[in-house]
Amino acid sequence: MSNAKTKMNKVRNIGIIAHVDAGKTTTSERILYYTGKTHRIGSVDDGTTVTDWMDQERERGITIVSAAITAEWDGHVINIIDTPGHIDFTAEVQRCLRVLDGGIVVFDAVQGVEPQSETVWRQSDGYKVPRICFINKMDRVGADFDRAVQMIADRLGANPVKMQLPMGAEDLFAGVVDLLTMQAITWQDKLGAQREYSDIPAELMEAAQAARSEMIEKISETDDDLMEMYLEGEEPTLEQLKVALRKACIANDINPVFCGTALKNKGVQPVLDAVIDYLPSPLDVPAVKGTIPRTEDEIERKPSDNEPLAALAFKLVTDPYMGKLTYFRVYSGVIEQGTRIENTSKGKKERVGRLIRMYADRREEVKSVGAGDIAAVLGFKHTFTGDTLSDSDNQIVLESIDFPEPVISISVEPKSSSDLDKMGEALHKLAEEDPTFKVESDESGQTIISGMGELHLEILVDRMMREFNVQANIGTPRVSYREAMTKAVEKVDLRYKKQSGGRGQFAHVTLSMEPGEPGTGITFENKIVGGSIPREFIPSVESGARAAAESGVLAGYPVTDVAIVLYDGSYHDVDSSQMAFELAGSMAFKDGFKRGKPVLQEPMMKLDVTIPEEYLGDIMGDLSSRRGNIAGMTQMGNAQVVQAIAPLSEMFGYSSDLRSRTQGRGVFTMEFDSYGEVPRNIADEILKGSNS
Ligand SMILES: Nc1nc2c(ncn2[C@@H]2O[C@H](COP(=O)(O)OP(=O)(O)OP(=O)(O)O)[C@@H](O)[C@H]2O)c(=O)[nH]1
Ligand SMILES: [Mg+2]
Repeated sequence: MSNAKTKMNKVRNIGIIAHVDAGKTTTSERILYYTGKTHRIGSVDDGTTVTDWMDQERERGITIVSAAITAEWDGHVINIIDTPGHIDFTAEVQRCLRVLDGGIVVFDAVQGVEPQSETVWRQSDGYKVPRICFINKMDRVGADFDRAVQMIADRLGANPVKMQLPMGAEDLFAGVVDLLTMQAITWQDKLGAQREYSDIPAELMEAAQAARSEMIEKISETDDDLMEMYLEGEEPTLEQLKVALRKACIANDINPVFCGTALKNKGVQPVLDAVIDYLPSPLDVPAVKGTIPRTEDEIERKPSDNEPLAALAFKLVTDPYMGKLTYFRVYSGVIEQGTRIENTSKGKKERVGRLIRMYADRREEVKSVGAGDIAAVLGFKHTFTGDTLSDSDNQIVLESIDFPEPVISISVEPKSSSDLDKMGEALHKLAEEDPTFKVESDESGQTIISGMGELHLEILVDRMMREFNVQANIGTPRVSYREAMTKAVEKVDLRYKKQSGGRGQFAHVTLSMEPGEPGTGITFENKIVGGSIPREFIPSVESGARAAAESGVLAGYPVTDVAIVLYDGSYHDVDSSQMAFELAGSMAFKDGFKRGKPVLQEPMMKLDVTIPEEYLGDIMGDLSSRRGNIAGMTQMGNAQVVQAIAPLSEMFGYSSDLRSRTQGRGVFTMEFDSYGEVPRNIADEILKGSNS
């Protein structure tokens, strides 16, 4: 058991993020090899990597769940999280960005900025995560470093600064020119473990000097002292440049860019150096903010072991050997093995069991985990993703993690009665790990599971069958519809009255309802003055309305984005009760909703379809027959990229259809865009189906 604690300025918590297949896992694997914790390099293509450890990941060569691994480099501890690129697993990126301090964004040197890199870039903007860029796959035919960097500036609106120039490209890619030290770095050994430094080849000298001037200019633009020197024609020292660059990168003003090929083992160590040099330590990020439970007062916790504990659980994993692991990030204070701490989100105490740090080749038990660190704990009972852990005497609740709502669902039916129980337990466990996976039963008692896309559900069903040994029949996917109102209703006046023998029931509410901003859900505001409805009944009105929204009014799909204002009503001294007001709230909601020109909405997806020119006409025709709207087109080399918005319900099975239409040459990505109104004739069909 280790006890040594790394100084906080020597810790880096970083994520590797990018579009599908950019080479995140391959890069992570090299990092683990060079930092000396694995004895051989694992391969995505052979299914032998450390971070892609699940069967489904290894068989398919894709990352599905994020994995957090600790590595050591140059006297620093780096906690690295390798994230999935596929949009169905976007929640994995979301939760990681929430607890990370910095990111390595990997780009394919041929493709440059792909749609999903754009998505994760914007997500990182949201969390203000400083990033360095790695242009990977410089060995591929068509690799173009300058074009990729230009795309980072144009498409992402970023400020990329080239820190290197590639030496050659494709087959001839040999290494990089380091523009800070003006030397060439090559990798001659097969595994790329040794960097060899030499003079810059004569034919690259001019380009290197020009790129260096540009780099100095861009760094100087972020720093007054350097700007002054620059204007006076003075050359800053290496140290001055690095200090200014670190500051600018942490402030998100600059994204330093590096290049190489992870697969061919070239270019990874300079990226590791850059993680240390330019990405923030936990001390460089602002103090974490939270609220005191009950009073809701805002407080801050500084990154220090001496502050009271504030930590965030961001991931649950059922480890085949150890059981349920809860990953957490400590913002302040210390978590110690054997102590009791408070889950302030749930209001429950947890006992801290074994504390585990994951390395590529081993798991290490530690006695305590301090501020700024990431680790996992065994034995938690009540803690889920997004929960805050804190000191019982000094409680704080941190902001939880937002996850997108599922857009697609399928029915699962156990094959035998013994499968029935197992299935319930399996789905429950899988849903605990994955906040974007939901399990429900519909009116007929059938189990419905929902998730982010076809691949997401396919993987979960596969895990259910293999890990939990459940046999089940799977229905065809259908989209998650929603109900929404489109017109405001100023006055809903509902009087609920029942007289049946003894004590009667009475509740009277007056409220207004209007369509809320997209994404606001159901909001409820109480504007009652003068006690026309007594205080203790108001929460009942709200919960009645919310329950009605959840179970749907038109066809049983959840109602979303409605702003309710309760402004009047009346009560009866004897006959009014919480139950009566709850019923009145529910009935008023249904009544108001029906009068607010309700519509059915469906998930609309943003598509990027990349195809050889000759298929353009056919593909566009097909997209419009799927109710797709073409939003734009761009030429990429000799391919066309078509951007479109189309309803998810029309896109099932698109990947195989596209493949057969283009003889396997077309590829596409699809992600959730927004909810859109279902056209009248189609809505009628759906409503008919659901009411029959
Ligand atoms: N030519 C070439 N291929 C590479 C390079 N790096 C990775 N690849 C290949 O690209 C494919 C995808 O690599 P991964 O490392 O799994 O990519 P990823 O970004 O982790 O993918 P997801 O986790 O599924 O999003 C694999 O077949 C790799 O062998 C590289 O530098 N050059
Ligand atoms: Mg991967």
